[in-house]
Amino acid sequence: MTQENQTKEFDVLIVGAGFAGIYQLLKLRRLGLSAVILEKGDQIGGTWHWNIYPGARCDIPSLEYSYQFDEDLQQEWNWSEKYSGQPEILEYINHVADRYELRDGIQFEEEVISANFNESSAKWKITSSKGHYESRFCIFATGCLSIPNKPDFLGLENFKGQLLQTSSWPQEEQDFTGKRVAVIGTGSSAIQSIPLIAEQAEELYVFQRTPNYSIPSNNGPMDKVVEEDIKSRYSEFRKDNYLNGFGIAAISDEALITETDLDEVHVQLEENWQSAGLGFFGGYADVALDAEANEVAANFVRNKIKEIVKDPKTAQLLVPDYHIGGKRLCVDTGYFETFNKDNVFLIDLKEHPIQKITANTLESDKTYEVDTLIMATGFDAITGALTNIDISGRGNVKLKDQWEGGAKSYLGIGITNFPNLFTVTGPGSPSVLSNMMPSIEQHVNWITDCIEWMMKNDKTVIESTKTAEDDWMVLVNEIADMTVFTDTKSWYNGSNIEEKAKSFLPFIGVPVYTEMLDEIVSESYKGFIFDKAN
Ligand code: NA7
Repeated sequence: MTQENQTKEFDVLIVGAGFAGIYQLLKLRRLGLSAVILEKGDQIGGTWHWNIYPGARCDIPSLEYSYQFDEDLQQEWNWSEKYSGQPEILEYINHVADRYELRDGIQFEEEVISANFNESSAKWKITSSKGHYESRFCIFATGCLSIPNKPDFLGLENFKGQLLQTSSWPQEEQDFTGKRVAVIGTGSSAIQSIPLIAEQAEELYVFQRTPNYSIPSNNGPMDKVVEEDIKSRYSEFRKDNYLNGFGIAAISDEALITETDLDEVHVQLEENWQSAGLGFFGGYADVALDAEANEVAANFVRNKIKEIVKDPKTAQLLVPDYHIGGKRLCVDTGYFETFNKDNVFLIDLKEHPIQKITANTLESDKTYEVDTLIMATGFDAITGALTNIDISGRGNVKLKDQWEGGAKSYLGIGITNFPNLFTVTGPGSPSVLSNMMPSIEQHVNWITDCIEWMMKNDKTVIESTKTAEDDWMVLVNEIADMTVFTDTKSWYNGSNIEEKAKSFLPFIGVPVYTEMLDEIVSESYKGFIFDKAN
């Protein structure tokens, strides 16, 4: 038997070396378990390794988008900007890997192909691009935005120019000077990169299917007074953020737009526009719940767009007509201003879809000759990284088949028929509708505590029940249905991928979710069964 064919055994196998995977490795090591991470990329970072397009930046302030598990770590690390850019975030995660000596637990350039639960041994058998593994537990720390959406435009394969995808950007710096560049998509990745590409490109054509709401980041160097203040009460600050609906440090007042004087509302929204970023709704509880209140906030942003963009026709095209928040809010640096440049052109794909791509052109309302085509077309979000792997559980049930009618999970952590498999920030958890970092830590802590509890209580196999899972997804949808967000086409509900089942996947409301996680533990993991007879 060659070295490659030998099955390597671990207590736990973790898929993915992003923020979730490396913290999970640390926690399991501290529990005394053997664990390995298999990582497709050639370095750690996950999202922050792959999405290195110009302008890639976190849109949650870095003082919040960082680990909180070690007071020394959070005190010693200094962010240079309010919203740190991708290189600094990557530097941070590398610092963490070194500080806690985690690198030797990561296998790079090793993609997981399949994971099968063996019912007789109650172990997972994992096949990667390089070998075979067996483990008691399998933890998918594969991220919510990992599998690029690559629309099949007619003739794309004939394109002979430079073809780039924001979510798998080359490591080498790209120079667009003197080039005619096309960007397809106007989500967050496009909104962050377009202003910088426009500074270089000879001509930039932005192909937009749906406009997005975006709030100015007002990014800048880290305000040392703010940093000092937060660091002086960091754990309290973090705890308070779990009490905010989205897990961020935004104002959580229960005021209602519909019951407040409109002039007063506008003063508050102006203040939020100037400084709050994703916390733009901050202060008003009804933006998410009441169409009338939502319209006030939406109109405020629509008017801002019309004020910023000089050409009325372009401005009108950039104005979204759906509920603000229905698609993930974006945070930008000079996005709308970019459309005032002479070298930037907006094309409306709703009116003129892409008919064909040739060796050097895109055909829409007319034929555009381009040197570079950038796909900023998003992801098979939340479930893509899981259904992309051949995962089979009890009775050889395939996860992909089980989720054909829509993904179901208990807490976004466990899946019926898939024993001892955990997902970090899986479907049915706040995940993308929260600050991912505290949500990741919350799940990793919960999963590790659960494994420790199992060890102490002589349990070998954990599995969520079908009833618990069904009830959980009913709750996820009941909460979503209370909002005005469900009628918007978005990647929250699978609408960006044609063949995907349409169901709303994130749990809205970090505080309620946090309470429920605790409650389930206090009731001896209610909704899970242990050591079910095969
Ligand atoms: P997003 O937000 O999913 O944006 C993808 C964009 O690509 C969006 O404007 C889509 O338009 C557009 N798109 C997707 N498929 C097509 C086709 N077939 N034709 C034309 N346009 C298309 O992904 P991002 O990478 O920008 O951002 C993801 C998240 O990363 C972001 O929200 C932050 O959390 C960080 P559509 O709206 O579907 O009409």
